[in-house]
Amino acid sequence: MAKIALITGATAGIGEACAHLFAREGYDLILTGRRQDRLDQLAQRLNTDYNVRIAVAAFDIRVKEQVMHHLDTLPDEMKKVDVLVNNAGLSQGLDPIQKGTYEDWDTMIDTNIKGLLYVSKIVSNWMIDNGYGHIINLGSIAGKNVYANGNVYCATKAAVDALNQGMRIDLLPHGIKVTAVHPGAVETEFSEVRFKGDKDRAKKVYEGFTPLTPADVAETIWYVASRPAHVNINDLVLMPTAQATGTLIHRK
Ligand code: NDP
Ligand code: 8X3
Repeated sequence: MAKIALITGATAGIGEACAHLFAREGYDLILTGRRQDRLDQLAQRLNTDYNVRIAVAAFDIRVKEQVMHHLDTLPDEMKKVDVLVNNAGLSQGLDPIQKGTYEDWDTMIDTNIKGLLYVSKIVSNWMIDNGYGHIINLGSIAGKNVYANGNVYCATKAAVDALNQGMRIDLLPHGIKVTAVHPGAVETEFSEVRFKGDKDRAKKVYEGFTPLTPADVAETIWYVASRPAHVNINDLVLMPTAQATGTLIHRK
């Protein structure tokens, strides 16, 4: 029986790269995100390339009822999840606190914190029933080093860091592994989403240095997921060589 990974935010960037890597390693997959067309295309491609079982579930992670409905109605055999990659997340805006918008704040808090919690509650109960599992939470260097105008995004990723530690403690008696992976700058759709479609501004974020690729992060997540049963990596920070801290990037 193949192992199963549930990857949230698999329609782009790091989540999509994880889907490719876990499929290549023979995992069956549950892939989520809002964009049904992208999920369908990805599922078809991975099924063709790797002949693995794939379930897709298109829902908005901010809406508790949608999360519950889509996860509860998965086939029972797909609920034997070995690895949950809590990856779906985003930033909206880059403004000083006095200029931030309520809408952007709600979107980030509801996605990065509450959405991650909704999925984790359901899947951790499956894992407890199954007697095994590994939850991998996507934090960020932004949760470790706050930067100017990052306020609420940084706070949501600091919350992920705290939740990761809490999950590790609470799931310890159940033998469930819990890990946070905190990348520095990764070139994905992240900055385009942050700047609401402004591609030129998004591109500038990655100019003058070599950022991480989604595949770099997926390989790190795979490393974390493939340690022996008695080894748990609690917390892992990975950065572009040209980035020392959340705020210090050496640009040519
Ligand atoms: P992308 O924008 O490329 O991908 C984000 C993914 O999250 C998409 O699949 C998107 O799917 C999904 N998502 C966003 N909002 C929702 C929602 N409301 N409901 C369901 N799914 C949602 O960004 P990245 O790959 O870069 O980001 C992945 C994770 O990595 C995030 O948690 C991010 O904070 C974190 N991270 C990113 C870094 C970077 O520099 N890029 C660095 C450190 C951490 P869809 O739009 O289809 O719903
Ligand atoms: C994304 C990395 O530094 O752009 O979490 O906020 S950063």
